[in-house]
Amino acid sequence: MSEPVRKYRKDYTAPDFLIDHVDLRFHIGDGATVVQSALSVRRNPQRPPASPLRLDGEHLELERVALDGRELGPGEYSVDEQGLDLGTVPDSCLVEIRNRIHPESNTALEGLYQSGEMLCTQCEAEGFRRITYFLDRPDVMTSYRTTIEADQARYPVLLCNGNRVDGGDAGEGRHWVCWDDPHPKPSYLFALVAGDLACVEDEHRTASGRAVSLQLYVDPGNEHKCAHALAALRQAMAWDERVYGLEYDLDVYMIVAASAFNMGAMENKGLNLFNDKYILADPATSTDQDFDHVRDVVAHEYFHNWTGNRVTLRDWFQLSLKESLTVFREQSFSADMGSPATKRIHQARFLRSVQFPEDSGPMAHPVRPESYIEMNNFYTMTIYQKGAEVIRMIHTLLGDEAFRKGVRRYLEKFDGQAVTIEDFVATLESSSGADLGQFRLWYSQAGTPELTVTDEYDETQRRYTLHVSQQCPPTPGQSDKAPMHIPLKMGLLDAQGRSLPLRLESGGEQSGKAPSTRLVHVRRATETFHFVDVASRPVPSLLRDFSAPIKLHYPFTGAQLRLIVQHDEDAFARWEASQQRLLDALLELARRHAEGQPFTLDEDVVGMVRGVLGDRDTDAALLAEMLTLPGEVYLGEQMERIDVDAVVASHGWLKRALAEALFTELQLRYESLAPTGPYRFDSAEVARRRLRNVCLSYLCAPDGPTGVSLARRQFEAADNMTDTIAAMSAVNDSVRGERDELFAAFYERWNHEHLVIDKWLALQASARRDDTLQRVRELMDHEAFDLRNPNRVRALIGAFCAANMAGFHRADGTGYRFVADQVLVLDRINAQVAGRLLSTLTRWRRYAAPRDRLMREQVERIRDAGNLSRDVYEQVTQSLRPQ
Ligand code: B3K
Ligand code: ZN
Repeated sequence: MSEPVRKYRKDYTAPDFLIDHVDLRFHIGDGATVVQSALSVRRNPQRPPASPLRLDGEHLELERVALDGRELGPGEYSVDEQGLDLGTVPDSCLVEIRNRIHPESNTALEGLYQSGEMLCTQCEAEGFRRITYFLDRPDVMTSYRTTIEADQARYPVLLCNGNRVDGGDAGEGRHWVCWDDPHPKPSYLFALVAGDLACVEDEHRTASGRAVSLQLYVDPGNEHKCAHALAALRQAMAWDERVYGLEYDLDVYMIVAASAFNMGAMENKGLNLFNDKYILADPATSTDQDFDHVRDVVAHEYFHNWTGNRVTLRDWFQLSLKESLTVFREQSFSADMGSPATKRIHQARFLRSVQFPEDSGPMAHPVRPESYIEMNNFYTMTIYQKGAEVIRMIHTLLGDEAFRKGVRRYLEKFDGQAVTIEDFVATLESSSGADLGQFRLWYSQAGTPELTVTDEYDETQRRYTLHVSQQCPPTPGQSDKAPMHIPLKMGLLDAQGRSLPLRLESGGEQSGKAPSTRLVHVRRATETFHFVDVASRPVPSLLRDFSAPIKLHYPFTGAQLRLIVQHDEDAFARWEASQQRLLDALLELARRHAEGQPFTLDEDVVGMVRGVLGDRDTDAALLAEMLTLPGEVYLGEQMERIDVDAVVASHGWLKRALAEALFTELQLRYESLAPTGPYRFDSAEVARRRLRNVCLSYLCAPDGPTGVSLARRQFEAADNMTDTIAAMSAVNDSVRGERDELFAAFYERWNHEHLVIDKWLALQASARRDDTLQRVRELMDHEAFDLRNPNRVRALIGAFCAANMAGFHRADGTGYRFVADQVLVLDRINAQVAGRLLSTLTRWRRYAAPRDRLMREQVERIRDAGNLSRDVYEQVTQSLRPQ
């Protein structure tokens, strides 16, 4: 392997050549596929005239090259590990290539590969070069015509992007199909599928009256699990028409579910490919959360048809341009489908537990990165989730109408082009008149900004003052940060919890009714906001609706937080206050742990939780979120150096102590939420199940006989996977024999359903038990496990790393060693999957001694093993670089 090269955003140059059209032919054989391509190449008039033609290509067996109809001899071109050089070619020419690939042995799952019995593709970011030689970069947009020929019996279904234009018998039991995609697209959106698949069909009629055929292809036997995804697709199509005025632009929209897939799904033009986990949904095998994920991911990929496909990326540094806007659109859609406050809470929790650690670790990067070695390492929480928060802030600053108008303007202006984040921001700016100058720092500065707020109240002048200061910690390569433009939504509550009208002293808009929520703009390093006509000392309600992806510090008292929990008009703020109160309690316990003092339960916290449990007026979904303890990762994030023992001990102890103190209340609420009919997936029922299951998880925390028997009863009575999994999860840490009986019964019942078995694997890997690592090792040899399938790996090893702080961070370091072993093995099989497992290990600097050393040793061991993929190489070198 040649030394990995780092690519820089500043080095971007337009392509020397363009490919206007490609004619592709796939001859799918036994053990090999022959790919023939005819590229209509044209010199880019905007580039220097003398440049030679070089095409990207990796892992290809080249058989033939011809230029304008003449086959080239060996001396007329050259091939290396990364591409094909054709030297000087005419300004306009036809390049014909024939090469051979081996999808059956492609375990990287990039390019053309085998998933189960079918063949399918994954090209984003740079997988097309594993199919044939091409200008594999997003700013080369080409129209495709593709002919696929294969064995009729083995591969009766042959799919590609666009519209099916022809097909027929090819003799000797083979058949062929020809597809034409009229929309020029970058190679990363190419897709092909060959398999024996069942098709479930539906139809969508667009606002303008066109009929679009919706086709969902799944393994035969899974047809009954397609209705939810198809309904989601219809909802998403109608939503995009209604909200953004965007219609689908082909006659057929196809989705194929694959069981071996590196990530969630892929938005290939007209032919999405999905990890089957995000398509198949049915109450018996899927949880409420699965139902939500399916709907969101189906919508996400559909929304890419405009934000990503019609308007695409100039280069991979712009990835967030399509991802952040599409995630934001997905989030808006999802909120419109019900429970917006709960959705927002989930987003905040997710950002804090996954993106914040990334932003304070060695791989921290801005939403628009400046450089990378392996692009696949940059499909990150920062690009997606923080990026979506940045879009949300633009939405907040512009207002809904101006935002949507700006997005429409952007899509009209750049339709069919490959553009940059700057093109997007500038268009929103010019179409709305807003000034996003300083705001652009959100794209270039990494790290999570922190706001520190203090206040004072002047009784005689009835004036309330907020002092806000901001700072952003250094991140690799960025030691000094400039102040950012942070939109802060806030309110003020009086002593009874009533919202106060907000009149800013400098507001200039004193007439009319003052609002009870307002947006203040934090732009400078320190800002002061004066509010007038404030009758009594208020309690500030800050960062309502999580208006910016930041950390906020204000010295709240327990009583102030309880007031917000009980009364705030903003549901998010109520949840936030409950979490802050619980977090304060956890941090106090962690401090005691570090100092060797005994734990005591704070009655104020018990009172708050009791109040939430007894609240019959608030939406059950919100109550469930308020009762859920802040995660261990988030707790650890608050510490200068993460003290794993203190985090694990205080988290476990508080949950047990609350359960013991409120056992009767928990039991009552649990009983009152029992189901009254068969499973239904709707907001009210999802909320009921969620609250009931949170109660169950508390009731089982002390690991006593009552909790276990409740869990067993629920397990036996459940008519749906949500309640089944909740029962197992509630007793997952238990050392009682009943727990193992439930797990055995579950396996017995579901062993033929691989997605269900993933849940079984993940639960065992996240159990807080001394024998968990041992169990994980055993499960690696279990018949249900397969190291070549990313879903299995994520379920078992991924869950062990990400959802089991106690197990992964075992004090003897064996958790780290185990994961490093797996990374090294997996790196030979599937580098992307190996890379994904690394993230916690590479953040060794954040952990207190001796874990930092134990973790670093394993990172060094991986580095020293040598011959690493770019994915793993980039992460370990970045992790070990002095910071
Ligand atoms: N665009 C794809 C992700 C591709 C990941 C490549 N390593 C899915 C999505 O964001 O919609
Ligand atoms: Zn996406």
